[in-house]
Amino acid sequence: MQRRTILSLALAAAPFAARAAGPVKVGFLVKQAEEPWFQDEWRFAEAAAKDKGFTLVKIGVPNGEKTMAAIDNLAAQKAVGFVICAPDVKLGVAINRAAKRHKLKVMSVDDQLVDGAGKPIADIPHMGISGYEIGKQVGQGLLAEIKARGWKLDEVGVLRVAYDQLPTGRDRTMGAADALKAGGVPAGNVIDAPQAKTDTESAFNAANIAFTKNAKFKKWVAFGLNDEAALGAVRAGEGRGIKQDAMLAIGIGGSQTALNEFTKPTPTGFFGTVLISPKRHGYETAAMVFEWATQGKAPPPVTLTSGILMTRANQAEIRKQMGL
Ligand code: FCA
Repeated sequence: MQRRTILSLALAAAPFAARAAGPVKVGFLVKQAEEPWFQDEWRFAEAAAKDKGFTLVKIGVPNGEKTMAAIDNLAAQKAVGFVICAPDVKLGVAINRAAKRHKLKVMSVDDQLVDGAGKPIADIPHMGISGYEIGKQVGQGLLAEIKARGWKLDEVGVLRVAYDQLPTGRDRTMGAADALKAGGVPAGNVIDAPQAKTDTESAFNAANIAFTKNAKFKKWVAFGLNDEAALGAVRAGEGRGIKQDAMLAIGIGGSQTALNEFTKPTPTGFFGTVLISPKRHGYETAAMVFEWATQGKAPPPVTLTSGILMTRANQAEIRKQMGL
């Protein structure tokens, strides 16, 4: 009799226990959900979720308030951790504190979180690009094409669309400017155009001001921290009569923003992009957080990924090479 009671109790409890355990949830929080790069990251994170058997919770976090609310939301859903590209890297301490309070594993992607003194937070694992090196690839790509076109180095204006409050943004554009200077472009030709946000519109506005102030340059090269920044400069140039034959821009990313330019019937000033890997950044980070939370396997403290120059001419081949 007693055995039967225990058995029926166990049977009654079983469905509940299964539900309570449920699928493991991992969050993926990004600062600009509308940007193709982040759409790609999410797509590859979804692939990791499918392969490893967890549920991905995608949340756009355009500001600090939404970021903190998203972390609370993940905790309420009993997620085990999250990957984040924060809207402001200085939110690092608050994000770390919230994650610890809720016992959530946290890893950053793309933009490394910093403390109050601007130092990277060592106990938050990070995957990002090697910003300065990739910036150098941008600069070297521009130099090669300047030469191919027979432009004189001292006659070329260099537009650095700048977002220096983000360390990786600064590293990338400084790398590009340094490579151009090392190749013989006079330092005085480098014009900074600070953008208020990291989207095309802000870059367009920043570039317009710089072009107005520096009308003496008839030929330009342009770059910024991402494809949107380079594209904003190209569009601003077009509006002022600086067309494809006088403008050379190389972005960073290689997502749809760049591909749309490459598929236009006639080439624009958007010459190329350094293709980086949304597959690694999306798939691997999501998988790492899942394995950390469920198997205790902590991700490496810092993983830096590389890129490869992609142009209109070689895009199909290069994308295949990167597994995209
Ligand atoms: C930063 C930029 C994004 C993308 C990413 C890899 O977050 O804002 O556009 O380049 O790094």
